[in-house]
Amino acid sequence: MLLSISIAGCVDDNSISQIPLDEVDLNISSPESLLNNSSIESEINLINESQAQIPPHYEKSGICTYVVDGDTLDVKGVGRIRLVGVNTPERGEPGYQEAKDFVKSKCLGKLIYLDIDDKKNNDRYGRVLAVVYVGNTNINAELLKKGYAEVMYIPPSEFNPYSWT
Ligand SMILES: [Ca+2]
Ligand SMILES: [Ca+2]
Repeated sequence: MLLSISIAGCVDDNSISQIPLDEVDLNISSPESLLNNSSIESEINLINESQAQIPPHYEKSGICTYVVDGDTLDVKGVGRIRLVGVNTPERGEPGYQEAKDFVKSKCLGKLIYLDIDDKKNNDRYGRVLAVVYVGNTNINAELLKKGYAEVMYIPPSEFNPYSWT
C-alpha cells in the first residue's frame, strides 16, 4: 500500500493509484505508452503556443476577408482597415504587387487582431486606423522591416512607427 502511494506520487497522476503495481510498471516500460506520452506532450505544447500567439494589446479582432493593397484590408465585423504608420505603393507604382501579396499571404482568411489608434480611430475616408497583428506579429512593422512599406507618421497617433524599425 505504501509503495503504490509513493509511485502514484512520482507519476503525479491520481488515477494511476487505482492501477495494480505490475500494470503500472508494464505501462511505463512499453514503447507504445512512451509514444503516446510524447504526442500528448506535443499537443499540449501546441495549445500553449497558440494561446501565447496573442498581441500584447488589441481592441478588436476578426477574419480578414479581403486585401485591398499593402496597407488596406477588410476585417469581418469591423470594416476597412488602414494600417497606421506605414504606406505601401499605390496600384501602378513599383512594389505595389509585392506589398499586396505579402499582406495577402499573412492576413487573408486569418484571424486578425487590431490595435486601433487611440489618438485617431479613423482616417478621412472612414477607414479604421490600426496596427494589424496576426498572432503576435505586428504586420505594420513587418512591412517596414521587409522594405514593402515606408514610414508614414501622422501625429497625433498612439504609435510611433520609427520605433518599429
Ligand atoms: Ca498606399
Ligand atoms: Ca489602441
